[in-house]
Amino acid sequence: MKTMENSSEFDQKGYTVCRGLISPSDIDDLRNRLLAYARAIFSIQCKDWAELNALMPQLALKHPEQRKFFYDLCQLAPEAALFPQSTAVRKVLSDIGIHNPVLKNMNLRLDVPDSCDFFLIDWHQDLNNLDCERSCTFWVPLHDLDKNSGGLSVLDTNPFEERQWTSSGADEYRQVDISRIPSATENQLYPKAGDAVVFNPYLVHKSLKGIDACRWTVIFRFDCLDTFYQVTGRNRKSPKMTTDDPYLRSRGAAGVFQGAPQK
Ligand SMILES: O=C(O)CCC(=O)C(=O)O
Repeated sequence: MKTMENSSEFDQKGYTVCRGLISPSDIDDLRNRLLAYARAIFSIQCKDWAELNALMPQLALKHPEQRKFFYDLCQLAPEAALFPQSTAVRKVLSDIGIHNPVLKNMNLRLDVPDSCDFFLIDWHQDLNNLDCERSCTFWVPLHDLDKNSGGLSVLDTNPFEERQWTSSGADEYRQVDISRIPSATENQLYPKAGDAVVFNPYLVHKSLKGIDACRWTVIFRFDCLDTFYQVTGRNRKSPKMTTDDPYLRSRGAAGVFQGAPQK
């Protein structure tokens, strides 16, 4: 099991890919559960995961009601709920500096070609966490991804730019115009089953559309319990980027991105 070999990469780039974070047997257990749900809901004799994937686009289009029910049921798969609790995930969280993690949400996402249950998300940041410095997302494919299934695109950029860009006010899932980030380079990620793209809320990222294959992912996000206690209830803090941001402060004014939009 490999975990945060790349924790400095996480610090520098805002994301890292943890290879094999979720074990093949845990992935198999979840896929078997999803297969059982699909057999029951669509009333099909489907021998294995590969056959389900071959059938799914057609099933999804022909049976929208069952498809919706299937997606909803997938969210309840007990095997998916085990992922965030694994020792490997805990280790990563601790390497990042999240010692008291709170699981914020989790969803199983299934992108089927030509179906619209999930929408492709354009360039954005996930600035809806309580504490952007100590929160993160794990994005875990359930099978090896490629151009046919689609993947996840991330922006390899100078984190100063990424963080400073949002200083005019950061709403959740705010769309980012990457042409305004001078050093932006797109990095298209096609991780394998059980790998995890682990990223902080500042990372600019987007869905990478596939061609004709399904894409199955489990996505879970953590906040930090210490922050959670400070900002519960009506006083929920919205994570505003200012020059008081601890990340920028720790690196001094020289790091401030000059091209950031003015308020
Ligand atoms: O899975 C995707 O296509 C996009 C996921 C995403 O943007 C997110 O989890 O914040």
